[in-house]
Amino acid sequence: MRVEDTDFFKGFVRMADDGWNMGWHERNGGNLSYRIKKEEIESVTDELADGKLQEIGVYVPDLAGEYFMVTGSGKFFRNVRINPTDSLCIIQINETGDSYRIVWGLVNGGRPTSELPSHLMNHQVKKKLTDGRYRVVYHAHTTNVIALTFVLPLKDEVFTRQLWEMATECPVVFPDGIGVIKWMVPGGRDIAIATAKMMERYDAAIWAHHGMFATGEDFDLTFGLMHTVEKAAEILVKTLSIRPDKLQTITSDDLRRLAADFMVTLPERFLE
Ligand code: 2HA
Ligand code: ZN
Repeated sequence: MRVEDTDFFKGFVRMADDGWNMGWHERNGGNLSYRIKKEEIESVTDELADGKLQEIGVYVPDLAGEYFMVTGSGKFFRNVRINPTDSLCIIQINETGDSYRIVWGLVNGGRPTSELPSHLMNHQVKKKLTDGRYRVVYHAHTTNVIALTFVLPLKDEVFTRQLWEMATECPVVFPDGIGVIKWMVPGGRDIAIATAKMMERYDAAIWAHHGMFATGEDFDLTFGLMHTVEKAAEILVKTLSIRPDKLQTITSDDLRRLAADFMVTLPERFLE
């Protein structure tokens, strides 16, 4: 089977294209990765080559041997749909978990995303905590979330509570809340470690003045999470633009009643 005929490839490309259409991927902004299932990679082994081993920059021993489809460094989401073999690659992590090799794609050369350390460290955390269910890590430059990082305190409690109040479904979609990381230099080990620590608690993390990371089981749920958070942020930006205070909102008791009916647990520290 060709990689381009697989469902995971089609799902990956559709998600990248959807992200482009949302306006979250100016130029080469954002990146996407998917941890490929055993049966999926086995169906395309004829197409895989053996690239040279290159260092990741972080250590991900729990991902040894795993294959990932990832966007390429410097590649534009805008081009993924029309030229996927130039924009994307499949990598395999080596047995020690400190290096990878490109086994498919990037036909005109290049490297996996500059945020590979963050992607892989997030995958490692989520693989462990969800017994392997979570397979997608997504980074996008979500306009309204970024705007809020200039005017709200950079605290998990503030962002979680404010975003929950902006749309009734938010506490059901991200009941664990959302993490916020102060501005850091992107593309390296430090921001990867800080983000992976957030992913021990949350499915989404905000990078102040930069964007967001979302994780999930599949393309639909991960894209849906990014979309839900960004839409709540858009409503908050609009609300704050009309007037600085709210005349009414969803209260702590309302959130408790919602949690009971929808059978989710909302941490008390977000309900004060
Ligand atoms: O250019 O989004 O964070 C890709 C990025 C870096
Ligand atoms: Zn970015």
